This record gives sequence, structure tokens and C-alpha cells, in this order.
Amino acid sequence: MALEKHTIEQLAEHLDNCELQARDTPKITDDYPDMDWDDAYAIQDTIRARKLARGARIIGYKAGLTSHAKMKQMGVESPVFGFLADYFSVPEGSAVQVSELIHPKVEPEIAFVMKRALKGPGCNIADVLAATDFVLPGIEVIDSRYRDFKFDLKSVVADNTSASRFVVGGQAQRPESVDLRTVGIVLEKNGQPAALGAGAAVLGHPASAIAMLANHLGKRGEEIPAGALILSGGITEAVAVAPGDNVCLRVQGMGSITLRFA
Ligand code: OOG
Ligand code: MG
Repeated sequence: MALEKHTIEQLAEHLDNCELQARDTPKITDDYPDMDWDDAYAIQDTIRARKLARGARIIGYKAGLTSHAKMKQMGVESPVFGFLADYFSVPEGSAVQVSELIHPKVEPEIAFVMKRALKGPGCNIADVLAATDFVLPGIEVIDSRYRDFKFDLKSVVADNTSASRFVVGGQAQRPESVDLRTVGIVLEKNGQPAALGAGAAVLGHPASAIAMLANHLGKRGEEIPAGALILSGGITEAVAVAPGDNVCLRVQGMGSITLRFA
């Protein structure tokens, strides 16, 4: 660790407040260029502890930057992991208030719900599928706290990987009844296709993102608990949204979900 404990606490408070007050900030590595990976995850963990102390529950995890489209869009080259708090979840078909956010973008994702705990190291796609209860479509609303979405990997990890809101829905499927590599998706904005892709865009198979998450947590002595909901990462580049927009994600064989922005 390169940062002092009080600096980690101060940065966590700053980023948590930026989220709650919908304020942006320059990326934190501008002031702390020596920050290391442990510091970045320690800041994220401190943000999680602050939310738990305020009464939020942690319901799962997210993987991010798991597709080439996303890595290219953000100019980075490896996946990152964050947590999902209960209040990030919005009901299917409801309206997200843009005034509560900074500069939201939507991402088409495949969500996993686990029936058994999964602990790395050594987890692979087969282990993930065997531990999965069901998979279903998800739209993640990301909202980096960094000005103009300009960040590096350590800054984005500290900022809980831009996590903000998400919706899951459509028709859940058992993992053995869909081929998540070839499953096609269309993300529509105001009735027009805005992005299209297939599951394999996420690390060859969306379950690889879950395996990487389990292996990442395993290194820290943690595991994915049974019942966790996990977003496996944007299949396409993220699409900016504004008040008045209607977004619909259609996933082959898994129905569709909609979200409005007001
Ligand atoms: C980081 C979060 C990326 C995904 O699915 O790739 C992410 C960002 O682009 O702000 O959630
Ligand atoms: Mg995402």
C-alpha cells in the first residue's frame, strides 16, 4: 500500500459524496500518482463499509471492462470488479431520475444469479455454470464520478467501477438452456438500435467474467456467496442517455427489459 489509512478514508468519503450529491471530480490519481492496486480496492472497500453503515445491503458484484468494445471506448486493457448495493437496483420499466446522476450511460449485460458459493483460485467457466441458478438480461447504468468519464484503472476501481443503477428482468434461463456465447443482443434507444452484439464479446463467454471475479475475490480470501447477483460486463460500448430517453434491451431467447430516463 502506498497511501496512509487516513488518505484512503478521505478519498472514499470524497467519492461516496460525489455519488450521493451527483458531483463530478478529477480522477484521484492526479493528486495521488503513487496509489497502488491495494489502495484502489481499499478505497472501494471503504466506500462499501460507509454504505453498509448507512443501512444499505450488498446484493452482489459487477465485472467491468470485460469486452474489447468497452476497453477500447475507455482506453484501458483489463477487467475490474465492483460491488452492487441494494439501492442501485431499479424496477423494470421504471424511470431513472437523471438529476440524481452525473452523466449516465447504459450497457447491455448478462446477469448471473448464483445458487452456490464460488471461491477461487482456479475457477473456470464450467465451475461458474455449475454454481449458477439462472441467467437473465440486465441493463447497467454507469455513472463515473470522474469528470467526462476520464480515468485510469486504479481510479475507476476506487470509484466502485462507475456503478450507479441497474435493472434486470426479461425471461430468466437455466445456464444449460442457453449458449451464452452466441446469444444475440440489441440495445435500442428511442426505438432505434443503438448497439448490437453477442455474448462472446465478453471474454469469449460471459461466465469467464464471473470466473475471473471468483479468482480475484479468492486472492483476497473472499468468495461469491450463494444468491449473489452479478453483472458480467457490457457486451458493447456504453450508450449515453438523457432525460426523455427510452432504452430497451432485447436478448435472444431471454425476453427484453426497458428503462426510461426522466
Ligand atoms: C467502468 C465500468 C465499466 C462495464 O460493464 O464494462 C462497466 C466505466 O466504463 O465507467 O461497467
Ligand atoms: Mg457494466
